[in-house]
Amino acid sequence: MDYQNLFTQVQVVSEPHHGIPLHPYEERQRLGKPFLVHLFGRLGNAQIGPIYLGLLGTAAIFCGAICFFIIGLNMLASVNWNPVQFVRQLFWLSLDPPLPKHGLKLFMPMAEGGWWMMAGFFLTTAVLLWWLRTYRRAVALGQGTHIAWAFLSAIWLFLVLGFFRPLLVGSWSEGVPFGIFSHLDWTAAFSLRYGNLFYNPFHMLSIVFLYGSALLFAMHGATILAVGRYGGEREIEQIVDRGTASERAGLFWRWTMGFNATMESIHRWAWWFAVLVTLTGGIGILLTGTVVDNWYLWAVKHGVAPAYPNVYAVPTVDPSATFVPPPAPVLQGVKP
Ligand code: 07D
Ligand code: 07D
Repeated sequence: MDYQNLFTQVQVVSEPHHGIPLHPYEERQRLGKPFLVHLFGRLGNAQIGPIYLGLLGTAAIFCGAICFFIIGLNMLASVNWNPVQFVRQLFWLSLDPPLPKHGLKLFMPMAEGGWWMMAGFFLTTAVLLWWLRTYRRAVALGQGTHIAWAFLSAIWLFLVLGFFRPLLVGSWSEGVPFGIFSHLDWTAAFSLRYGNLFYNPFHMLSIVFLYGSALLFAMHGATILAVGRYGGEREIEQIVDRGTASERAGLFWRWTMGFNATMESIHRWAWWFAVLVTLTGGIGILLTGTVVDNWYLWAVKHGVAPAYPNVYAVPTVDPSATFVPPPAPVLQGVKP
């Protein structure tokens, strides 16, 4: 076998196969004659197809496509249907959530949020249908449903951002805009509006698990590659024997830091770290503007952050409590 380092990899090539037989009803729906592509084999498995489309997959792609076109056509309309400007300004274009005056109404003029509602509806349907697909495909293969539950954790944050929190604070206008930079602006504005999200302990936890996931992934990936020359990626027959790649992989960490994961536990850690990013994140967003209005003042109150010095002999107050809405613009020559 070739020597392996970070960049070279073994590509096992065999006759393309159709996969294990499943339930006869489902067998009929696996589409495409499998074929091999060498370049794909450099990244992952060289065999492409067959794919199981099924009802859920078709419906999910259909709903996702509707959402995609609603967003895309709205963006195109916003540059006066000019394809050049569409491409040039793509990252700045946006389909924004409903105007605040519409609250939780389900219907409103299309240009005042109706299109956002429709796009959101179809995106949510697509994501939920795709979730069902991950669950059903796992069951069909006789494997666990761990992937589906991990995906559900991401969907939890997605639904908190665009559905649960707007519902709790009583306005769809609180949702996230559909757009590359506009959703970054939303994220920054959200943090500012609620007194700096850094002081939200669930944002802290989410970051811990995000950074932790990257660290674990780096350690695990590197460890397995490092024992690749002993067949470390062929995990199962490695676990129980002495002197195997797996034992070396474990010993490396025990010698380095006194403690090591096992071939099984490392994947549990990875699963939990990844799942907890969006699980804790979703809790943090749900609490924002519902239970806590200003995370900085919250942190001061709980002894996490120091208060600003009392320069003017008045304590710091939540700026949003002193907010006076600006007068409505008077449009000259336009009758109300
Ligand atoms: C690598 C797997 C592949 C996925 C990709 C994303 C789309 C969007 C739609 C133009 C790791 C495909 C992108 C389908 C096209 C339109 C309308 C996953 C990988 C390649 N964000 N965000 C990005 C989404 C939120 C934040 C990039 C989605 C919150 C910051 C991409 C959601 C907040 C930064 C993107 C979502 C937030 C980004 C790269 C949904 C707080 C960046 C994503 C559905 C969590 C980064 C220009 C990536 C960037 C970025 C998509 C939600 C913050 C466009 C679909 C509201 C700070 N986000 N995001 O690689 O470069 O993910 O932005 O909730 O810096 Mg975001
Ligand atoms: C968005 C889950 C939903 C996605 C789904 C995917 C499709 C695409 C496409 C097939 C990402 C659907 C996919 C439709 C299909 C194809 C091609 C997961 C999502 C279901 N923050 N921050 C986080 C840091 C600041 C803010 C989390 C760091 C500032 C807000 C993460 C820093 C302000 C929110 C994190 C930092 C701010 C967050 C996201 C540093 C801005 C959130 C975790 C170093 C000025 C979100 C509790 C994640 C959250 C979030 C990291 C700074 C705002 C840990 C490292 C102070 C508003 N931030 N942040 O996995 O959960 O997202 O907060 O400064 O909502 Mg933050």
